[in-house]
Amino acid sequence: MKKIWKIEEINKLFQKPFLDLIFKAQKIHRKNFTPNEIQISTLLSIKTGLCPEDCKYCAQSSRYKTNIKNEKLLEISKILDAAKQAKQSGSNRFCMGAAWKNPKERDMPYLIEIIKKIKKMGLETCMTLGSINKNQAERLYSAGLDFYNHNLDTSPKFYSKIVTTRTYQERLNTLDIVRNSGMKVCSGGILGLGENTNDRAELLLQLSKLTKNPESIPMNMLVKIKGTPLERNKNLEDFDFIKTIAVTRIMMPKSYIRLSAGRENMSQNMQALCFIAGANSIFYGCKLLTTSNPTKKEDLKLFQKLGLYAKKHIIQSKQNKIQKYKTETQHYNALLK
Ligand code: SAM
Ligand code: DTB
Ligand code: SF4
Repeated sequence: MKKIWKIEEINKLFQKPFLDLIFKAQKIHRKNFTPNEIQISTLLSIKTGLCPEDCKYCAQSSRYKTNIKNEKLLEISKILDAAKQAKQSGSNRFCMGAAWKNPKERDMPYLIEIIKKIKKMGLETCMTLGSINKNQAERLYSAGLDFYNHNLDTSPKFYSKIVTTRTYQERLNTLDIVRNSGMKVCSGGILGLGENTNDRAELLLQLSKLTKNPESIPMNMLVKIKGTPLERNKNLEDFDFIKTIAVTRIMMPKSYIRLSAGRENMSQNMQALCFIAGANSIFYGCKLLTTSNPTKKEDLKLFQKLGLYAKKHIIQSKQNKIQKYKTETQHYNALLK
């Protein structure tokens, strides 16, 4: 049975001495996951910029003058090439993002074709397309979409300071639709928006209150984008980010926690502390959607230094069974040469 958390309990976790908190999180992590194993996903923006939403952190909102190159929906062949590369470099999930408020009916056949083709390559699939309705969720699931990413990002109270073109309730509705369709849920947050510890606790409370804990929880550190209203935000203390990861691990013991945007500005020591606190997933590849990520070489070196290795899935399309196996550290050593 899933524990029902109270906000006071979550705030208490945040107040624990740092070492006690991290130790508790790591113990829980080891009970639920294979230590040293990291799930790796690769991200691709399939439609970039000119988004009608006004998320104050985002390079892709049409409201702000940022330095990105707007791009229409990518050709299928380009997406498949990127997926092939992702697979070759050891990723087991291919995540695609489109800067939409929601997908239109005319986009559906295209999305379905992409999902089917990428699944055939033996990769897990994830998309983030904005709000979706029941019919769209069911069709994406039938095509083979494994995960849908839709973040709650911050607390319900702070949300309206960051986004005004949609409500928190609309986010929750889409998450319900995704869950009921059969797809796995990927939902998390961004830290560094100007929120306080209570907002972080409220975000985690909301995530933990979903019918089932999200299978995947991305935690993003704000990447300050020139031209957006948050470009001059104060830096978040590393320890506040690490503590949030630890509390997430304690509250949602079986969810994968992804150290998502912002890794490029994190030292390797900081990333190692995030892994100790319970993070066990990353985006791998030198680009996120519009911003950069550590290079593959840097990440392979980090994996080698810390003795981490990638979790792999082989999807047997016939029986639709998922067989797990581990790639050994040697595989990474070979790639590094
Ligand atoms: N348009 C879709 C949506 O908003 O649901 C998906 C794409 S959006 C880029 C996915 C997530 O990326 C956001 O919810 C936010 O958590 C994260 N994100 C976007 N811009 C970011 C930034 N500048 N720094 C850190 N995280 C960011
Ligand atoms: C998530 O939580 N983070 C990813 C993914 N889901 C789609 C996106 C990060 C975007 C970072 C900013 C950019 O590259 O534009
Ligand atoms: Fe659009 Fe998503 Fe960026 Fe918001 S976060 S502006 S919805 S692409």
